This record gives sequence, structure tokens and C-alpha cells, in this order.
Amino acid sequence: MMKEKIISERILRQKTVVSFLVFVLLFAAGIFLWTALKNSSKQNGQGIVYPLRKGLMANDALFRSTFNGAKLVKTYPVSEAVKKVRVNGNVGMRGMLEENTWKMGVVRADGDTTYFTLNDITRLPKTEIVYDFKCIEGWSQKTWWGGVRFSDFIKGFHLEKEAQSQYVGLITPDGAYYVGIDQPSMMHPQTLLCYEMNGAPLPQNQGYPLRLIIPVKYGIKSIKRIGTIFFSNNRPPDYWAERGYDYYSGH
Ligand SMILES: Nc1nc2c(c(=O)[nH]1)N[C@H]1C(S)=C(S)[C@@H](COP(=O)(O)O)O[C@H]1N2
Ligand SMILES: [Mo]
Repeated sequence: MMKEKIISERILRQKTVVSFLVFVLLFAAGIFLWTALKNSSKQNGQGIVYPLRKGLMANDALFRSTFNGAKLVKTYPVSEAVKKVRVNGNVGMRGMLEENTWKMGVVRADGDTTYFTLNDITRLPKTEIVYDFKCIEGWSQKTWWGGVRFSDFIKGFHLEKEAQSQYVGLITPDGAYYVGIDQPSMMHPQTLLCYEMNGAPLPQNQGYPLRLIIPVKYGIKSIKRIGTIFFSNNRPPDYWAERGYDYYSGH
């Protein structure tokens, strides 16, 4: 049994006052932190406030330091790939694209742009992959893709000098969707310039004629309908990072 302790009314009052003061102080601190967070600036005035962005940047640094370019994302047999592939984003996908009007521009180190046709790209060795495509919205699907490894594209067209940059930027032809990706993830052996899905040419709504498939990242980075690729040592603009999502988006 607990022994009851008799305390004087004076001590009781004291305790009440102290706990009330602590409550007021914590409440004020909470309001102060909340307003400080709300009023703190955003990186380039975009996305989320700086203290929260710092959290994402800490994650980023952690993921980067544990990134292993030789470690492969789990793959599956073709029989496990879904037949009906979900279509998610459609930013930068307005209208149809015809193969004969499409060319992909690659901005070279000297500032000139070299253009590639689909034919130039499909002549390079083909790589296929079935993996679990993950969207940050919370769904995932085992899907089957075919294309050219980005690293094979770099080698095949002697873009090694360009690929030394820390980042690669990719943009849809209309400029509406754009991603920035760190160079080690772009050069990962499972990162594809993809022109096939389920053994057939990419459907229009999946990014015909060429999209990125980057299994080491969430779906937001797998840009559909590539128009231009450029290289930079500064972070290229990124559609979803500007709207508050993690820039790195690795998993
Ligand atoms: N051009 C373009 N590419 C995009 C998007 C988009 O809106 N526009 N959405 C991204 C997102 S959020 C995801 S999850 C995947 C979805 O690919 P899917 O439509 O092939 O499922 O594409 C990515 N690539
Ligand atoms: Mo997504």
C-alpha cells in the first residue's frame, strides 16, 4: 500500500503555480517555434520552408553516403510483370508525339546541342528490367521495361566528359516536367533510357518515344517523354522538389 503524504496548503499552491507556469512556457515556446517555422524562408522561395528542407537534406546526405553504385535493385521474372501498367502523372504530356517529329537534345560541355533520333538510341545494346516501380504516393507495381542503359548511351556517344558533372537534368519537350538527378544514380547499371514496355514500343501515355526508368529512385524521377538532357554541377530544377518533395528521392 502507498503511504499518503500530507502536504501543507502552501506547498500545494506552490506546486500548482509552478506547473501552470511550465504549461504557459511550453505553450509559448510551441507558438514561437510554429511561427518561426511558418515565417522561415524557402529555398529559392519554393517548396517547403528551410528548417524542414534541412531535414530532407540530412536524409539526402545519409542516402548518398550509403549509395552503392554496384548494388542492384531487386528484379523479377517477366512472368511477374503486370500487363496493365498504371498511368500516373501527365505533366508535360499534352498531345501526341510522332517519332518523326521527335528528337532528343543533349547539351554538350561546349554549350552546343547534339540531337538524337530514336533510331540512334535503339542501335545501342538493349537492356531489359522487371522491377517494383514505386511511387511516393504509396503504390508500387512490378513492371517490365526495355531500353538503353544511360551509361551505355554515354559511352556509345562519347559523352564521358559531360557525364563528369555532378547532376543530370532532364526536361519534357514542352518544358513542363523536369527532373534533376545526381550523376551516380544516372550512371547506375539499371538506369535506362527506355523505349519499350512489356516488349512493345512505349505507349504515348507512358512517355513515347523515350522515357527514363531509374529503379534506384521513386517514380517521380522516371520522367516520361524526354526532350532535352543537360549536365550541371548545380542542382537542376526539379518539378516535385519545387513542390516540397525530397530532391534525392532514393529508396
Ligand atoms: N512527363 C512526366 N513524367 C512523369 C510524371 C509526369 O507527371 N509527367 N509523373 C511521374 C510520377 S509521379 C510517376 S509515379 C511516374 C508514373 O509513371 P507511369 O505513368 O508510367 O506509371 O512517372 C513520373 N514521370
Ligand atoms: Mo509518383
